Amino acid sequence: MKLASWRLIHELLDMCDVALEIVDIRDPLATRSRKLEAIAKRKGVPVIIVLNKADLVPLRVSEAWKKYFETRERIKAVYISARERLGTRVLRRTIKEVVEGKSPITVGVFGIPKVGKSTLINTLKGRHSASTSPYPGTPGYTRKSQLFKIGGNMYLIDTPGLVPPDRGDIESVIRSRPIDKLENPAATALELIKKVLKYNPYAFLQAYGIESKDPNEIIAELAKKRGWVYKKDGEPILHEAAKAIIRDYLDGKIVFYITPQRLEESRSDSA
Ligand SMILES: Nc1nc2c(ncn2[C@@H]2O[C@H](COP(=O)(O)OP(=O)(O)OP(=O)(O)O)[C@@H](O)[C@H]2O)c(=O)[nH]1
Ligand SMILES: [Mg+2]
Repeated sequence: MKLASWRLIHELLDMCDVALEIVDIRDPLATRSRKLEAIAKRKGVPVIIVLNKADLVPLRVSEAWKKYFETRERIKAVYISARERLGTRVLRRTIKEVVEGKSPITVGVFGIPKVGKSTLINTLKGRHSASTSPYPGTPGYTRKSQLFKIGGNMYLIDTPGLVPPDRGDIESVIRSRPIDKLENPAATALELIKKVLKYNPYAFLQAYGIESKDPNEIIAELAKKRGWVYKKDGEPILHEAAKAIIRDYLDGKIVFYITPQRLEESRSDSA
């Protein structure tokens, strides 16, 4: 399924008038796909950046990211919480603006794993979900796609475009495969903890009551707190704690977010 997914992305993009690129608002730049954006551009499909999980960050951070995309990158952006059903009216309005009067409008939903594509699709389908119609003549994978009317003259393709993450950031590592299939969960968690601490030094105190700021200690302490120790010698089972931390991070239980301001500061620090 993973292997064929760029093919599916192409097929889906060919069907839609506008592409919603769902990103995680806690770290939008690491959860976007520049490759998807480039393909959409080549095909002439406008992209709206949908900053999802806005319930996990302060409002000013949501506003700052919207502004960042719209002024720095000239891409339309909206922030929403698919889970809390917030911001969907603005999203609908923005879709209409972007397609400039075209009607009917077919909308595709794209994004890397775990950004909330399915949640958004369900939210948009919501009470309109009775009015479905099979998509005519679609090839391959998307044969079973359906179009859902989502208000106005807008139709949503219900197959999410699962985009492989761009390589580089730790986000691509933790989202590329199920947590239980990670090759080295402890090393991955170490890198993740460092990233989180850089932006929120109290994250693990808040999440677990662990005072330490040392990534190795944080993993070991969590293992002990949860009773994940080897019977033989009482040593902490590090990979269990590491996986729990990665899971809690993805679930939003660890308070973390990046702001555009902080990003620019850290860029100029390292320059
Ligand atoms: N806090 C918060 N969590 C959300 C929101 N939307 C989705 N989630 C959570 O994020 C996780 C992933 O959501 P999904 O909708 O399954 O994401 P997806 O992009 O379809 O994931 P894949 O199908 O694996 O690519 C789930 O635990 C959701 O409950 C949101 O607006 N706020
Ligand atoms: Mg999904």
